[in-house]
Amino acid sequence: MTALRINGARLLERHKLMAGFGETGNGGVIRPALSDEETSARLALLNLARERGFACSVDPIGNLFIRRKGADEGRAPLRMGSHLDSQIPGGNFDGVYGVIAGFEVLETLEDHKVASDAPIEVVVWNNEEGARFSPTTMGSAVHAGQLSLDKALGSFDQDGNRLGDELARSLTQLGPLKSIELGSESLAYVEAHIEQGPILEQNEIPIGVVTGIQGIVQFEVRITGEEAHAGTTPRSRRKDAFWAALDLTAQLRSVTADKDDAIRFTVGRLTVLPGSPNTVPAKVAFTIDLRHPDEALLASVHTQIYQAAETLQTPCEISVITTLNSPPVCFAAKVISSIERQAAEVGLDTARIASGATHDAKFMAPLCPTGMIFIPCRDGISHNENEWADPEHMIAGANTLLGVITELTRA
Ligand code: HGY
Ligand code: MN
Ligand code: MN
Ligand code: MN
Repeated sequence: MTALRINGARLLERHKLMAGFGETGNGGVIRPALSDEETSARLALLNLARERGFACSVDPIGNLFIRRKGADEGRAPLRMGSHLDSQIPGGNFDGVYGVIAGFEVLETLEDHKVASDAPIEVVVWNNEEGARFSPTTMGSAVHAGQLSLDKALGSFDQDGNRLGDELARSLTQLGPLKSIELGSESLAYVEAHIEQGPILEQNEIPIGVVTGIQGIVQFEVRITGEEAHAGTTPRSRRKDAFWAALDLTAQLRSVTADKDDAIRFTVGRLTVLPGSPNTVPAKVAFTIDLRHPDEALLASVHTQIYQAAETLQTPCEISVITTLNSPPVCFAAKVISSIERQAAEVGLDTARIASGATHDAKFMAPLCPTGMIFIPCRDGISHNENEWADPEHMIAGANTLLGVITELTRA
């Protein structure tokens, strides 16, 4: 019997289709969670699914589940997936590759009438990027019970739109969807994704077998001072929230400067209010994204951030809120070995690699046997419109995913 392979031309056609939703004209996309652009991408995928007779469901936080039925519909589904939302702007591969690779696996199984005992699903997680609504990996965190549904629905974007309202609006445009409960069980979960780093490309390895994901903590810092006239207020009388933010971030930058450059410390967003050139800033808000593979070190830097905020010499008030606190995870040995075996079946070299980026698979790891398949991306660029992956690698990753899913359904 010839080995089963995906339809590469169809995969690339789907990729082109998705790239049209929110395209910027500079090679990337702007497709924030629950925006019209992402909703159109979700609808396009759901319509393809409906044409194939796959069942389409949604959970209370807006995660989509596209199911190819199994012989025993009472069993927990074997799941693949990723996300369709992008950074602002973002590239054409982060997230979307894993969704279309998973969908292609479903279509290939359907084309070849491959029977499976358990159902097989592709999950489109809501708001993985966290670029519009914080925190990142929101949909999978709520699915896993690591973030409260109410808190997530009650989050706001920078324009004051509430996630719950945006979700309700988006769902009205997606056609008929079955509602399923939060936290439904999975038999296993496998996610295909670009590496978002340079290691695989530098070593000319087409398939990365992901061993785990480093820990991540995200914070929102709010500093409150007092508006004052820029011309008449001496420094000694100012409660200037901007300088407090600069002093605090400068202190944190030195606290997180480690000798092996392994601590990832990012201030990605900073807003200054009232934002007038001649009024002393009264309110500054900024985000912190902190990552490291060692849980204890991450926890100690987490504490140091709070201590620095508490002890900063400033007349302003400072509040620090942890919006995401997710320790490192290791993936399941059985999924890791299946990826290595199946890649070898397809004649592909592999290397084991830890993920610097976070993914929805992070929240699946404690729930069921979980793993990830990486493909290289050019110069390791991601969260950037120049993100790019070789079509050959896209096909190789999807064939490996097909092999792993076929193997795990037999397990
Ligand atoms: O932030 C991340 O690591 C993911 O790409 N959203
Ligand atoms: Mn991603
Ligand atoms: Mn991303
Ligand atoms: Mn004036």
